[in-house]
Amino acid sequence: MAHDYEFLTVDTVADYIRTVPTLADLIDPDDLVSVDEIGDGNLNLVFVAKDSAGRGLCLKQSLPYVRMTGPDWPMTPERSRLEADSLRIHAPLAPGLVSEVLHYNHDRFIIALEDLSDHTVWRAALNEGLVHDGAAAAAGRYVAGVALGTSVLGLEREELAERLAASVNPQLCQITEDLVFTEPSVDAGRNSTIEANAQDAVELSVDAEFVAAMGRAKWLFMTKAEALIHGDLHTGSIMVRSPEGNTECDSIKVFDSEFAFYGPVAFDLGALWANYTIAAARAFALGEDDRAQWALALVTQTWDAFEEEFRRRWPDRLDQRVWGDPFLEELLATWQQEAWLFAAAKMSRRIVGAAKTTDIETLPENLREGAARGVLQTARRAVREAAADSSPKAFTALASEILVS
Ligand code: SR1
Ligand code: MG
Repeated sequence: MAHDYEFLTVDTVADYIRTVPTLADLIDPDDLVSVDEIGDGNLNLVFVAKDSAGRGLCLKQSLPYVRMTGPDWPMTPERSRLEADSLRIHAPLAPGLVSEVLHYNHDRFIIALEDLSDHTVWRAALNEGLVHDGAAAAAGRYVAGVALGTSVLGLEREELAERLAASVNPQLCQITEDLVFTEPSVDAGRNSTIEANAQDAVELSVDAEFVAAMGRAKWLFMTKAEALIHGDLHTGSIMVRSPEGNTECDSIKVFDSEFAFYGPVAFDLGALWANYTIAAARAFALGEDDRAQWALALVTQTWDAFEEEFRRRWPDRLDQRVWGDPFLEELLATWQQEAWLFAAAKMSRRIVGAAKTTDIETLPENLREGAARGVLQTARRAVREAAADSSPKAFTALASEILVS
């Protein structure tokens, strides 16, 4: 499908704001002191504008292709609608934890978001060695609110069906199906590693147990329409803020939910676990063992907060006739096991696949080798050991044992 719409540039942001009265009330388009393109993701354009009164606004626009590669990889800009809708649906379910959508333009696929310049992308903060206590727990509460509020537990049948239909997201889901589940072990020509990790990638691809586990994970991802999940909940999809000189986080904002669709709840949890492990691998490689252990402890913090919040909201479920407390236990146990599988997929794709992470990529090459190998080993062992003890503590212990050595 051809898409013909005007792309925003630094020079046209003010004009755009002028055309939207609700935005021109929030920031003065005739008095902008800066407009910067700050997009560092793989897909979109992102601009932040500021006026002389210190007011800010973020404009995000989808391109009809993947920004990371260019027009050779077409990608529906409809993803902007999925993102705007899901952020708006998630916000009341996780109060204060979701970036606010101020406006959406479906003709040009532009979302206006609150300016979060006083926050930092969590991955960047982790890479700088910064600690934001409480962020992992808040992320867990967000996943719980979304799980209960967008699933059959929180929505009447007809509304659920409408939401399901409105959030079908095949192109973005296929990116995940290919890049996260298939390609780490079946290279489609997009994989790469540094030479020192080439053998690790080969060993991953011939690990039959791992490949079979990825098959199960892909099946779950494609069939288990439990809730309107974020779909790409890594540390680059969360902004964090702490008061000056304090490690306690006073705000987190989840954003970038263009991969949202009705999928498995544990996918978002596994994505977080994987990215904490990758952050820990970086810290261990740099010899920052205490901070690495802190990063691994985030796994349990997210799970515990998720579980606590889900249990707290459980009495709100709509139909209590057959979904009693034993089913609650069953759900939590299933999600815990599935989180291991999804975390393994996410860890492997970030090391050998097309879209890597700055945590590992910005390490000096001699440190990258061991960090990358440790993450891959954790992924391979995780799929083998999840069944014996699927607690988040066991996951952390496994990652710690591998990454320390
Ligand atoms: C082609 S998009 C590559 C990756 O970027 C996003 O953040 C998703 O994780 C996707 O898999
Ligand atoms: Mg993204």
